[in-house]
Amino acid sequence: MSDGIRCMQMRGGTSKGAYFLASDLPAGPAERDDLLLRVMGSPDPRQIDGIGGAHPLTSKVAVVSPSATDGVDVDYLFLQVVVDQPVVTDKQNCGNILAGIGPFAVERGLVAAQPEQTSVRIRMVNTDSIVTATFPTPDGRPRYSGDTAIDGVPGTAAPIVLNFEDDGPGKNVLPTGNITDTFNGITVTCVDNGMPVVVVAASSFGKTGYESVKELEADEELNKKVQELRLEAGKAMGLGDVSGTTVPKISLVAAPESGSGTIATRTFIPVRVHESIGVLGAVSVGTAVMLPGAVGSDLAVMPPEGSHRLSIEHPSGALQVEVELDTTTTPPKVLRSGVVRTARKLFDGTVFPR
Ligand code: NQM
Repeated sequence: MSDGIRCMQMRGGTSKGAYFLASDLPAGPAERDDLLLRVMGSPDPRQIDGIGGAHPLTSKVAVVSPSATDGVDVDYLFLQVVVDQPVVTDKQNCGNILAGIGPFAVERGLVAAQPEQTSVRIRMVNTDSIVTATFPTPDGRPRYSGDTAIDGVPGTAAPIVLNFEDDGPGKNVLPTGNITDTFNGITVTCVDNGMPVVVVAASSFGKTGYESVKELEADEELNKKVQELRLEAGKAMGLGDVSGTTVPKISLVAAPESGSGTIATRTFIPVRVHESIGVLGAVSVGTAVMLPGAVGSDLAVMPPEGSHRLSIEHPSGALQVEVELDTTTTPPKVLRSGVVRTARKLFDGTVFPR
């Protein structure tokens, strides 16, 4: 296709992606995915012939459309474009790219801006869950500048408050039905509060949990064990053969490093190690360590009574999430989850696929 396609590139949280209106893309998933591979430059480790950034965190796509659901403004479908394989997957959600959806919906005229700040109710199509995004719109358009800092992004920007509704972004907090499972002799907690994650103590792999991304990615034996564990856990979580998919993630946890931290994490997403941690990944790990008996619950330092704010440490700082659970029910019920992010419009124009 030589014609260009309308596209906005945004930083959403600590990720970066191409945002499209669904009406600007082919309706059929096969044709759409083929186009997106050519837009991003996949498969190629450098994505040199496309706009992908040669890393899973910068090879992301949002497809946005008006919602047919009552009381919901827009539908957001997230697509992960695998860098070095011809794969586009809707099997995972993305809370970082989510941060840009409200502003994008206003930019494209799907939602009218309110006088000072605008709230957009978004259905996350991948997990069929609802989130409300609230962000400043002082002059009838999104304001991206502000004084909110998030670790992993230089400088500051306007806050985007994300509140997940109902049962939380995930449907079943304990996808195997167990608080812990043992695979290949390693005890884990499989959790899903928006992102399927296998939580494992870093010490189970002989690691401290404070290693750098580079150190972990260079450790071939560790990577082999992580992938073997992931295949077993994926089956038990009802995800089938996960060898070709991007979920579940594996999060190595350790006691927090800082006085204000809840838990330290190093997360395989699932092959590269995250430079920080995904939003829903952090919400899910936070959920796990709140459950009595779960892996990491003995390592975590919980906030004082009455506070639901967890500080999930990661390689470039910490991500604050709010999680409220009712642990008296089986399985535990998510009462509320929320997070503050930032996003920024980087360019708006026409992309020319390979
Ligand atoms: O967990 C990366 C990211 C993500 C996902 C990944 C995310 C989330 O940081 O909600 O944001 O885990 O693949 O963009």
